[in-house]
Amino acid sequence: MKLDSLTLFHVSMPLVSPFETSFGRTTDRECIVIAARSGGLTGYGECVADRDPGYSYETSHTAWHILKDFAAPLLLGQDVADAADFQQRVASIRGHNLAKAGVEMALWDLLGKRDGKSLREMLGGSRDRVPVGVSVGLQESPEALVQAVGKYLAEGYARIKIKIKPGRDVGDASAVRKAFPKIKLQVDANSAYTLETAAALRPLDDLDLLLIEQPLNEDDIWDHAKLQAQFRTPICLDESIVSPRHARYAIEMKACQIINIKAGRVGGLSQAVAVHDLCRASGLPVWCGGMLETGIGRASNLALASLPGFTLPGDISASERYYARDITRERFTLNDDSTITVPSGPGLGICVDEAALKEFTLNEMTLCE
Ligand code: OSB
Ligand code: MG
Repeated sequence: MKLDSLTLFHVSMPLVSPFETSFGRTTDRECIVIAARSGGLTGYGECVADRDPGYSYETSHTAWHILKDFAAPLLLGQDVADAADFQQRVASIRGHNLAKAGVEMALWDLLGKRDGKSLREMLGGSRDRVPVGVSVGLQESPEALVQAVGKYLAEGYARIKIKIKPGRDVGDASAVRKAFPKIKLQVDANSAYTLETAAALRPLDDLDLLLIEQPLNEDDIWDHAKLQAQFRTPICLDESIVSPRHARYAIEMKACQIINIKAGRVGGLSQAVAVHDLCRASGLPVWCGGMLETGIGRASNLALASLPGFTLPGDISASERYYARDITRERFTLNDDSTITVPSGPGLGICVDEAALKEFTLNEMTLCE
């Protein structure tokens, strides 16, 4: 499809409640919304880089820079056939996966709208609703955490993930396990430990957790292999898996037993599907991670999570868990069986609420050939 223009929207949206992880606290979540135009069609994408370089080295400002100064000149006026063609065109940009993935998402939306096909159909999704859970941030105290978890369980979420950090790990997880002995429970450290300090996590091995997510550094697949050998509980990698190659390294090194797939982190939906395919061939379960997406990215995550290898519940919660007002007209809701329905309309299957987008936009720029 010939790309006529790209509009970038630097967006900041208030979360319904602050989200705290080992790397920081977010009250207003930033992202870059990308509108790609071709002929009379507009495709939307969401670049999930946030304000601070806490989860990834990328930020909303580095993504803006990469998109405007490097990606757009490679793409504008060009006939981009599909996601593989897109990846080749941006291959000269080293790293900056979150930025690339935002544009790839907009391209998929365009292709789907052109062909009258949903993203789920185009990616090869096999389900029309996907199992989901909720990711609960660090709270004031273990008591407050138990209360927050109880609220989400009452809303119908059948899988809970809690964030941990040094000093707030075994105590928090034990409190939740004691209060709710039977629930599906997992923890996420967001790289807060080293092989040495992770020794403190040993008691987690007796809490019947589904998995321990990303205990060590992003660039530390090797030490994760050493740590996995010491734990019965599966280690799941998030930050470490930035490409299909990294997924292969982790599998070959036995650094994890499960992988969290985020299209942003691996540089696009096409790369996410490649990680999925590799894991499936190797017998590793995967699940879809989340980045507090708006309705745009949430629609994309739901389509991705409909692929057959996504056998564990994803971090894809209902819209109301994140935003009182979203930038899509659709609001995603939780079904009775702790699933969310995958959009079935062309492309992402969502309609952007332009007034809401405008309200949350800090800065906007249109790039043409
Ligand atoms: O590590 O999974 C993570 C949010 C922002 C950055 C990193 C992570 C998260 C979450 C939230 O855990 C998942 C969601 O979108 O609900
Ligand atoms: Mg994570």
